[in-house]
Amino acid sequence: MRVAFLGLGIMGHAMAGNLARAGHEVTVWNRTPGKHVEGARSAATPGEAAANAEVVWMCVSDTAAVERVLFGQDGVDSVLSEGMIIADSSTISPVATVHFAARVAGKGVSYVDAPMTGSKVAAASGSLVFIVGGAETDIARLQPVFDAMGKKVFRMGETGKGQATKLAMNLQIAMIYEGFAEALTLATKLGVDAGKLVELIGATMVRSGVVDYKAPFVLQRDFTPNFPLRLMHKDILLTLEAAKEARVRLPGLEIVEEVYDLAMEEGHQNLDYAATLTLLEKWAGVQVKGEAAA
Ligand code: NA7
Repeated sequence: MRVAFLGLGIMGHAMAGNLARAGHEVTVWNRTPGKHVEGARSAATPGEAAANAEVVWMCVSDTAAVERVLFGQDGVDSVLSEGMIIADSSTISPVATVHFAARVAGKGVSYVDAPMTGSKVAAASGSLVFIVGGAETDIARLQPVFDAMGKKVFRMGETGKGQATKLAMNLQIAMIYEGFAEALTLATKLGVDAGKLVELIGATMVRSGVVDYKAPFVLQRDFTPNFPLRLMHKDILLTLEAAKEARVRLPGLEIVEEVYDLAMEEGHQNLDYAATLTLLEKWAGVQVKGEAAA
């Protein structure tokens, strides 16, 4: 398919590369010039990238960035034509998603929200899981594009439901990880080896995909960003905002947000969100170490 891919960050660069390798005709654009993708043409503006595309795929930071790419100067809006599909893999506000979809619907353009789960490792290996909202017919048309970048597509309902579900998923990731980090900190302070605790977790019902994935990085104190702390913080804020609008109370997540806020103040925004552990360590006066770190 002819795909315009907008946003070549940690996730987008890998996804666009997989699209080009799978034989799609890809044109890429990135706000900061100088980023290219092998096998893809580069465009100077989002509008230039999207001209003549069948699909416009976005993967940018936040709601404001999506709005700018779509409706800003030289944006996609000026070149939209009937039958095009806009797909958005950024994690943004579900309410804004529905508004954006309504704005382009008048031009006969469909809108599919397709945030994903799986961090940069899954993006690189083409094994992302897409959490999708949109019409079934549009999602079926996008199947070859999904196939090139991911291993599974879950349709959660109409446009906006992908983003709503993604927030519910990241709420769990943030809180499961925070539970793990607090347990590691306490156990270390009480003299328990972190590596042994991780081994025990793996053999019990406390085990989780989040802990399986994060434990090796944490034990090696490798906080290079798979999923940057600033983006998880953004998702937590989006989730709290969506909860407020829906009159749902999330007291646990409110506290976790405070930890992220302080971690941002400490300058950890570009580390992995696993680095929230370092705050707990600082408060406890310990450093988590495991034998697996050797
Ligand atoms: P990154 O690596 O932080 O990349 C963010 C991308 O978004 C990058 O290409 C940015 O361009 C672009 N961006 C940021 N702000 C804007 C604005 N205002 N206009 C246009 N483009 C912008 O994030 P990831 O790839 O890890 O994640 C992307 C999304 O997927 C995010 O929503 C996650 O939560 C999930 P830059 O290179 O900085 O010019």
